[in-house]
Amino acid sequence: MIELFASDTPNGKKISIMLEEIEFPYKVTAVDLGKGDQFDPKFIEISPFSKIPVIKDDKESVFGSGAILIYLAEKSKKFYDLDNKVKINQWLMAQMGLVGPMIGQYHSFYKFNKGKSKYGEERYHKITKDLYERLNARLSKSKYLAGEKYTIADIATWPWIARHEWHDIGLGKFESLSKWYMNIAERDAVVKGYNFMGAGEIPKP
Ligand SMILES: N[C@@H](CCC(=O)N[C@@H](CS)C(=O)NCC(=O)O)C(=O)O
Repeated sequence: MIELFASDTPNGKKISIMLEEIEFPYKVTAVDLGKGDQFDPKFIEISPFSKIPVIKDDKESVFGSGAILIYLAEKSKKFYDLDNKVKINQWLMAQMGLVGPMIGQYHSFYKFNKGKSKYGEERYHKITKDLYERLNARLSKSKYLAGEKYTIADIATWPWIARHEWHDIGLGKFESLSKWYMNIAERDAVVKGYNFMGAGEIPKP
């Protein structure tokens, strides 16, 4: 059985949602980032940068949400259509290098350290709003990020937009992004994966 080492964050939820989608049995080992579990030398053996998520599958372990999503997609042959691999990779890598890191900084300045840096709050607010606009523009042209099919690029990006209540940007103002968001929010596997650590109901726009 797959063991998922995670916390209740967007990066953790990507993998619980994927595991629910592909219906692979898994167990969750909670990594308490507040307590510093990620710095335990035993954890660093499977996660060299001290980050969640990580999975252990038989004797193999995989770190990094992008690598894990590709690993699980290849293993299950789901949500990673080889004919559309180039498009899926582009949107997946955009999430890894841009959507996650930038919105992550926004959370750090705006949600968790409000008032400490006006520059940081403004910078990441602007970048996050721009990401909403770019994603909205893309989704006004295609149902999902990489085309007409739901893929690991959507699974990677969706949990970041699921934090929209922290962003004060107004997801509802972005018609195509909201529609995509709600469409995915209604999937049973997403509801289950979102709640893998008791987060409760998915916030509506
Ligand atoms: N690029 C990594 C980023 C993972 C990441 O930043 N994880 C955060 C939680 S969402 C973490 O483990 N932070 C712990 C720390 O920085 O000490 C991925 O996509 O898996």
